[in-house]
Amino acid sequence: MNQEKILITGANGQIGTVLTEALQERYGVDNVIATDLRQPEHQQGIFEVLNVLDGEKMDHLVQKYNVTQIYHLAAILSASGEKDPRGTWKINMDGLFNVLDTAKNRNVSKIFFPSSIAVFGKDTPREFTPQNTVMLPTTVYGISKVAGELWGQYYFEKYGLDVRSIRYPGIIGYQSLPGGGTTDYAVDIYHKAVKGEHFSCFLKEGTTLPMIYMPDAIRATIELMEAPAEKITVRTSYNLAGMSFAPEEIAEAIQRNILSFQVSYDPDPLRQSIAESWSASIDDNQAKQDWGWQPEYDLETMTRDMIMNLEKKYAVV
Ligand code: AKB
Repeated sequence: MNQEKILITGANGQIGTVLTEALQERYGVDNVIATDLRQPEHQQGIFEVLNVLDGEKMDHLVQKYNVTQIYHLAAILSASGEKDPRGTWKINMDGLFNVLDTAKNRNVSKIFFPSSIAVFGKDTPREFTPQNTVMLPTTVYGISKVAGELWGQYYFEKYGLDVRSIRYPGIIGYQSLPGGGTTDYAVDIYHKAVKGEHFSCFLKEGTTLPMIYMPDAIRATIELMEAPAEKITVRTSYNLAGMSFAPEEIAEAIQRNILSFQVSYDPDPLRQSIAESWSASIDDNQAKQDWGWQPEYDLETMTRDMIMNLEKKYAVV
C-alpha cells in the first residue's frame, strides 16, 4: 500500500481535534497535515494555517505534501449559520468546491465530507428516519449539507473521485467543545455537572435527538474511509446512529452518577425550532450492511466515560 498523506480542514474543531490525533496514531504523525484558520495552542505534528476559501493555498499545500486524502471538516454549523445565511452558504459550499476541485486536479484519491442529520426537515419521518427519504431542511447549514452530498456524488460519478460521507448525529466528547450547533447542549451539560454547577438547557424537555459518542463517531469515519470501494453503495451520505435521548434523559443519566446535579429548562426559540425539524432516531442499516458499522456506546456507558474523563481533566487544570 502506498503511504497515505492526509490533509484535514477544520482540524481545531470539535471533531477535527480528535480525528487528527486518531489519524496521526494510525498513519503516523508525519503523514497528517492539520489545517485551520489559526494555529492551535497545543499541536503535535504538522500544522498549516488554511482558510478553506483560499483555493490557491489549498492547492499549494496539497502539492507541497503530496496529499492523497482530504478530510474536509471546516463548516459553519446549524445555529451559527442562521445568523449569517449567505456567509454560511459561501463558506460551506465554496470551501467544499475548493476541496473537490483541488482533489480532481491533483493526486488526491479520497475525500471525506461530513454531512449531518440537519439534511432532514419537518416532512421527513421523525422516527427511525430511512436512508432514502424526504430531505427538505429548514436551515442554511442543512441546505448546504444536502447540496454537498449531491455534489460529492456528482464528482464521484463524473470524475471518479472517491468521495465518502456520513450524516453525523450530535457528537458528544470530552476532548473538545462544539461551537454553534443545536446539539451542543449535550456536551455542555457534562461540563457543568462535573464542575458542580447548575445547567440551564436551551432545549425543552421531550426534544429527542440522535446523538453519538465521539469514539464511535471517529471509528465510523475511519471504518468508512478504509472500507473497500466496492462496498460503498451510497455516494451521497450514510445515515449513522448511536443513541437517541431527550434533555431530561441525559440529565437523569448524569444524576445517577452525580446525585446533586440540577437542571432547568430555558428554551432558545431558534435552536428549539431547529431541533424540532430534525429526526428523533435514525435507521442506519445501510451502513451496517455495507461496511459493518456497529455503535459501541449507549447513554449509560457514554455518561460514565464522559464523567470519568472530565473529572480527570478538571482535576489537572
Ligand atoms: C449541529 O447541531 O449543528 C451539529 C449537527 C447535528 O450537525 N452538531
